[in-house]
Amino acid sequence: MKALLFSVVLLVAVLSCSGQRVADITCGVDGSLGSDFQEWEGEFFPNISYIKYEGPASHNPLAYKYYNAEELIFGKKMKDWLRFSVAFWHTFRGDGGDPFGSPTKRWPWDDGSNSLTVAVRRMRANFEFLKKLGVEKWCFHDRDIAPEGSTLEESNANLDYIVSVAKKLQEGTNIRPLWGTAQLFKHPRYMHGAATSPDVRVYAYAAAQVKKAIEVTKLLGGENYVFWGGREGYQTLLNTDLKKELDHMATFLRSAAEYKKKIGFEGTLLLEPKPQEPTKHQYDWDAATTMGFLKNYGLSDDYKLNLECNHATLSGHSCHHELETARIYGMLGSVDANTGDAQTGWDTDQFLTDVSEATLIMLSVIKNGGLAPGGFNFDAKLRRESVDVEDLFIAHISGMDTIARGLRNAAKLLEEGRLTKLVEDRYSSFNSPLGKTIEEGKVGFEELEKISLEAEEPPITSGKQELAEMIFYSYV
Ligand code: XUL
Ligand code: CO
Repeated sequence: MKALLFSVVLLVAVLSCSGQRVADITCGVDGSLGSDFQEWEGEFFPNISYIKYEGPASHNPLAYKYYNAEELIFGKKMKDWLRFSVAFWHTFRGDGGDPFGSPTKRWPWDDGSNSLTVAVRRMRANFEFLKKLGVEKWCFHDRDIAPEGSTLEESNANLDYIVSVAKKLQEGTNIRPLWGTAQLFKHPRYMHGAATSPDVRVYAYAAAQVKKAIEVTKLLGGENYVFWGGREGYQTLLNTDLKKELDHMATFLRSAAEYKKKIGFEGTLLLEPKPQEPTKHQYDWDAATTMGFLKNYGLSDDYKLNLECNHATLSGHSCHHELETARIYGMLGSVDANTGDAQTGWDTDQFLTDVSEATLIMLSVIKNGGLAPGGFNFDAKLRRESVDVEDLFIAHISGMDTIARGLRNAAKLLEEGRLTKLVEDRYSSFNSPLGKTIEEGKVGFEELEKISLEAEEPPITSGKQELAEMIFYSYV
């Protein structure tokens, strides 16, 4: 009888580690992985070797032409300027499905199910992918890496298990998450919002999910934690208490900052602005709105921004504008590197291939002294029609080379100083005694009226926009 009971317990333990569900919460948390860990034999990308730098003359699609990780630019390695990261959700969960069509991608190791066995394979594939690309960072949502269970407890157990797999895989490597986050937008419970839901039970559930996601990000040595409020917004103000929702969002973020300190997580907390999609109006509309919100609620010291280029264009700004707006206030934390399509009005999450945009982005990043502990996360996906495994590599290589090219251009542009001088010259009148007293706030409207009454009409001077453009494009 005893032996039978033991076998049943063992069977349950094995099933829960290697099968479709984890009922046993102890599975994996102590670092002991189930037998399924090695269940997929051999490499995930057997036909792709380690990607190397071959220089601009190379025609090899599986080589870097501009990204040379160890090369120094302004005394810092390219890899330390750029701190590239792979987004798990697009690379390993993106299936090519869209509102009009079924999935088009089925990677060899993926059966499209939400089983733990496949979740382990995806995580192992992620680490092989990172190593082959020579990228040391990755980003995840809790629910992309581990399946949601039928209870919160089961979801947490699934997450613990997959995180223990990731922890094992990162041993002996420098690979760590750039950031982790909680997916608070897919499940129907969040359809009215998470922190801004009118239902207090949903607020509480979201808090529990974020608590756990911060804990696992810390456990994996993640350097940041991101909040993108997918459902934090409204569809109509007619049914919405705007003040209550913003107050609740601030309370939620304050609790997250308190919990982070309580558990000694040293990563930076980041908010990711986006103006709309999926809600008609997202509360974190753009960098300026988000910084205003943080300041209003006294949260500016606890948060920085994670800026996404495609989100910038959706809000009617350039990515450069968003980066500069955050940078000048010391709030530039990290970048979701992607781009939209000029003729498409939604978040297409494409890999950035526009070298002039990359050069503008890198001007901000260099002026910021880099992004660390942030980085460039490729929140970008293959087109629906790109279905080969090698396309995953080509897309990342192309995105990395584009940003590396931007870094080289921007460094040269700043080093030679022609554009810097043009800008300085435009403001040079503020170097006069009058300009200095104005900038120091030592002169008021009455004195300025007196000075202007006595002075000649200010001269009409050129803004030199065409010259600025000529200079800029000579570096691209
Ligand atoms: C959605 C988006 C998210 C966040 C993380 O547009 O950008 O993937 O980056 O939740
Ligand atoms: Co993003």
